[in-house]
This record gives sequence, structure tokens and C-alpha cells, in this order.
Amino acid sequence: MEKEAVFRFSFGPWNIHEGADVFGPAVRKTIPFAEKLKLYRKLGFKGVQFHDDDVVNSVDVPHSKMIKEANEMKKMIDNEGLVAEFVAPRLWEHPFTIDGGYTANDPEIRSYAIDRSKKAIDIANILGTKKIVLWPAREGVYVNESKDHVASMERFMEALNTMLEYDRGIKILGEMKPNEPMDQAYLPTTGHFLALAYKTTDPDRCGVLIESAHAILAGLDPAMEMGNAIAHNKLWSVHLNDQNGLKFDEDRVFGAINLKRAFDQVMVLYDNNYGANGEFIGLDVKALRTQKDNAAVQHLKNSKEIFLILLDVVKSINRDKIGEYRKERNYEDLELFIIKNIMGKF
Ligand code: XLS
Ligand code: MG
Repeated sequence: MEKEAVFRFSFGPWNIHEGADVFGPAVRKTIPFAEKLKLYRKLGFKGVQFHDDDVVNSVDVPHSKMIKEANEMKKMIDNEGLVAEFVAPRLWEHPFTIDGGYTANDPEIRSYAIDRSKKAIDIANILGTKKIVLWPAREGVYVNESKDHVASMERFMEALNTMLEYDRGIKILGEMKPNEPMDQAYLPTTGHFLALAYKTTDPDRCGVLIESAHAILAGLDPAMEMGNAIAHNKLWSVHLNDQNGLKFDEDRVFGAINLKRAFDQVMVLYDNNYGANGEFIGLDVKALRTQKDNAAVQHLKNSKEIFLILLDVVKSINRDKIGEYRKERNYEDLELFIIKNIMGKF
């Protein structure tokens, strides 16, 4: 009997945006949050990914106010029939975290970062998710000598341990990226994060979210990175997208740049029954700045469509044939076979 993977899709409210970039202002109208929420179901998405301050206006307010707002958000997503996939502390925008949070040189900043992470955990509990995503955007350096690298690793681990201890039900998912906004990031890849995770007080509750573009920026193959995490039972979310070479994080439509690389990701996910424990197919894609108001969500729709078309190819491709090519060590023809299948010419 054919193995059936049931894929559920998710994205974050930041994936529908106004098109501002570092060289120019917004070019599209703001879609109010409540309207964004309505688009989820319409586009066939079930999961909402949140930053702490996507859920509440600010986390720097009295705790009771924050909790009240989080409860209101929970009602809003319930009303739309949606679920929260994860909550991530947005530690890279606050004036305190200009030089990072967990690895900042200033101990007061480090405790702000840890307190804020605890608040993200409180919010996650209200939204009904156990998953805390950490994209440590500013944990790193512009100038190598600006931080003590060994101390930074210890501080990072201390932050993880504090969160794990604060709530014994949560799971931490590291979303690693090698650079941008920092010149050099601490823990630039999944492997780096996992090595640190195994040294925490509860490695079983540490895993990863792998973003295709982040792996590519590190010169790595996203499907192989996913395979590595799956082998450790630690692939708990993905941010599928695409990336055209080594430049800024482009968050392009999944498969738009390299279809074979996208196929390989779908194959490793499907073949290993990703999703069986409720993991989502997250799409971290950004609309091109050229898109007009009425076409501001095509990138999400199109990424999902490409994923599903590739899934059909993955399901129907002749596995015996792949086995034969492997046995014969005829990898040139294996490659042609895969490409022809993707092109529908077999
Ligand atoms: C960066 C991410 C980031 C996380 C959550 O690539 O999309 O926003 O997913 O903090
Ligand atoms: Mg991402």
C-alpha cells in the first residue's frame, strides 16, 4: 500500500508584506492582521507562525496586558479554524539587542533577551503550541574581536537551558543562518546548533527548523541538511523557499530558482514521513517588490502549488529504476532520469 503523507501548510504574517526593502519604502497597502488571517484558509493553509510581537502589540508591557492580548489572539485563530505552529521571540529589532541578546557583552541585555524568551514561552502556551523557534539573527559579530567566542557559546547554552527549565513542556527549534544581518553568525548551520543542543540539560527537547535559503547561503544542500536532521529525529519544522546564489536572503518562491533542488527536498520529506507527528510544511517566502496589491499573495499560493506538483512526481517516480541506477553506479543516467521526470518527459 502506498504510504500517505498528509501535509499541512503554514506561514507567518510577515510573509504578506508591503514590499519595503533596504533601498525603498513600502509599495503595497497594509493588509490588516484580521484580513491576513482570513487568507490562510482561503489559500489552503492551516498553521500560523508567530513572532511574540505578531501575537501581542508589545511584550514590554505589564504581564497581565500581554496575556490578555495573547488570549484575544487565540480566540481569533480559533474562530478561523487555524492553529499556531510556533512562537519565536523577535530579538533583533529592539534597541537593547543591537549587538545581540543571548551573546551580548552586556549582562543586562542578556537578561532582557532571556526574559523576553520566557514571555514568548508564556504566549506559546496560551496559543496552544509547544514549539519555540529561535532564529538568532544578531547572535554573531561584525568585528571578530568584539566578542569572546567561547563565552558566547556558553551564554547561548545557558539561554537554552534557562528556557528548557522555565517550561518542561516546550521544544526549542533552532533556525540557523550563516550571515545577515550579522557578518558572521554564531551557530551558522543546523549541525552547529545540534552539537550545542546535545550539551544542554534536555537534548530531547531541542531540534531544528531548516530554511532552504539559509542552508544554501551556507553553501549546503537543503535536502541533505534535512536528511541529517531527520536522522537525529530533530526536523520539527521547515521554511521552504529558494535562493539565487550567495547574496541577501531572497525568500524566493519554492522551486523558482532550482527545481531539482526543490524536488530533492520534497523527496526527503515525503520518504521519511515528515508530518506524521504534526510537523508543518512552512513556506517562508516573500512577494517580489514588483507585485501589485491584488497579487500580493501569489508567492504563497505558487510555492504550495509547486510543492504539490513535485509531490506528485516524488510519489510516481519509478523507485526500482532509481535502485537499478544506484546498483549500476550509473549516476549520469540517474540524473537524466530524475530531470526527465521533473519535466514530465519520461
Ligand atoms: C528568518 C525567519 C524568521 C523566523 C522566526 O528567516 O523567517 O522570521 O522564522 O523568527
Ligand atoms: Mg525563516
